Amino acid sequence: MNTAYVALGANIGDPAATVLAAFAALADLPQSRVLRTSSLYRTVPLGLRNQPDFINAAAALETALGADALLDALLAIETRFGRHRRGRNGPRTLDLDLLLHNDSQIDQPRLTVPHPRLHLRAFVLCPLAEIAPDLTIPGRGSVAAWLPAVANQGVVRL
Ligand code: A4P
Ligand code: MG
Repeated sequence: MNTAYVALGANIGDPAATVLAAFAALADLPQSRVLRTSSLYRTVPLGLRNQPDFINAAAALETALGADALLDALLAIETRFGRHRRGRNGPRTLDLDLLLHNDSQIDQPRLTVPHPRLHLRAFVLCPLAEIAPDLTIPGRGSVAAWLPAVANQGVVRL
């Protein structure tokens, strides 16, 4: 079995309801079990500013799926939720990112693990630290060590 961490984000429609429904979709993944889910966080958009606040969260999974199969499953859930792709960093119905898969370091065109920007973003680090306070990001160091640097990013735990 593998341990994987997934980031959830939404800022169109009813983003809180979307993220809760996405937790349920993760629980339905084949050969997988949700170990922990974080609180929901209201977060100021990073990147393109002129868009609604996001709801972000994180989940820990135990899964028999390898990283590639898990990414496929996450993209399929995004599609089911009617994800509108409006360009990079733009508004989205549901964004699911694979943050970590065991201690794998993967650098392929379609999949980079650990997620390359995870350690720079309060909207990822805060929910991740809530569900896995002692976690280490392969190649980057501990989640806890990166938190102070993002303390000013405008993240509110709901
Ligand atoms: N891909 C590669 N690695 C991964 C991975 N570890 N997990 C590829 C998921 N996907 C990965 O993704 C494009 C492609 O990335 C996928 O098809 C997959 O093959 P996408 O979700 O369409 O692109 P994106 O998410 O719009 O772009 P990008 O660069 O991933 O954006 P980010 O970095 O995810 O940022 N502000 C707040 N407050 N909250 C947010 O959630 N999100 C973003 C998006 C910007 N600002 C935000 C938030
Ligand atoms: Mg994404």
